[in-house]
Amino acid sequence: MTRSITLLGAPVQTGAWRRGCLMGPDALRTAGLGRMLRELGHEVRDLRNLAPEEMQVPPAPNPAIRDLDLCAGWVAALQSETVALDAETFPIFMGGDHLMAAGTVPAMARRAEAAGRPLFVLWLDAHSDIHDLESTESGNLHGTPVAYFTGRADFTPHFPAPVATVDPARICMIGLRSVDPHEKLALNEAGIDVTDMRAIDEHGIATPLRAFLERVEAAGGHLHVSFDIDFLDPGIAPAVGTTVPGGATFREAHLVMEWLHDSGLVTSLDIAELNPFMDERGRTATLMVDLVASLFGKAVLDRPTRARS
Ligand SMILES: [Mn+2]
Repeated sequence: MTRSITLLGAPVQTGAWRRGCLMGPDALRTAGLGRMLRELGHEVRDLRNLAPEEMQVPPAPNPAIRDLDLCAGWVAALQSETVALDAETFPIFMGGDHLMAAGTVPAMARRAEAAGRPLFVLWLDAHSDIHDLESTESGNLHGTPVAYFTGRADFTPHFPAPVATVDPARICMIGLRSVDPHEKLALNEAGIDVTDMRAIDEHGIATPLRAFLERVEAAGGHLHVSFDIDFLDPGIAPAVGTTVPGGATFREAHLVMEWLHDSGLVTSLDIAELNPFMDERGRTATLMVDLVASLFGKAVLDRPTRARS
């Protein structure tokens, strides 16, 4: 099936310790993301890189937080640019650190709402990113998008209010392995479906994914996938600022993408936290292009379509 795909660069880089994320979109282009998608028969448009809106917002009471104007500017720009996209196109947001999801997810939730459908989110990440402006000790705002787009915490007047929010019961997180006590409590309270690495070791990655996809399908939902590079094991994907050992393997990651393709449910994708400055000869960017190829139908062998009820 030919799809209309829109590539958008979101070179969000908030904080000096992640210097390099702003090169993420160009590394994905260099690794051939657009070319690969065209070779698979899709129509691809690259809108190049977005820029943050110029904003001046009140400082946050939490002194650990820096660059708040810039972060708010990115959240505003990503929401308005995404809402303005043609409703039929499949956007691939090329990050940029994971704060990008505070822009992309509310906008995709708004698109789903306009289509009369619920938005589900598959969060592939070592971290749960559910801190709020008070709870973050590091001040790293890439750790906050889930609290923002679920409406769990009020980020106004620092961030613009989200154009739409996501019901936490419609979020599935897979790959978690670095979650602090505040986040554990928040995940629990919010009722987010969580599969950590231990559960993957015990039951495999397909079981929780299948259960989630069945829920999305039963609800007639749209599905946004937010893929943080650190979902992958740093042994195969070294290009991240925050490496956490014990991530998803090459086969697990491809299996997830192949399942997502077969489901036909995915409507948008974030690629977050790629830091080409930390990469080894482009291998992480190249691996991501291969994984996206699996999401868009590249298979080693043709198989009969999996029977779905
Ligand atoms: Mn993340």
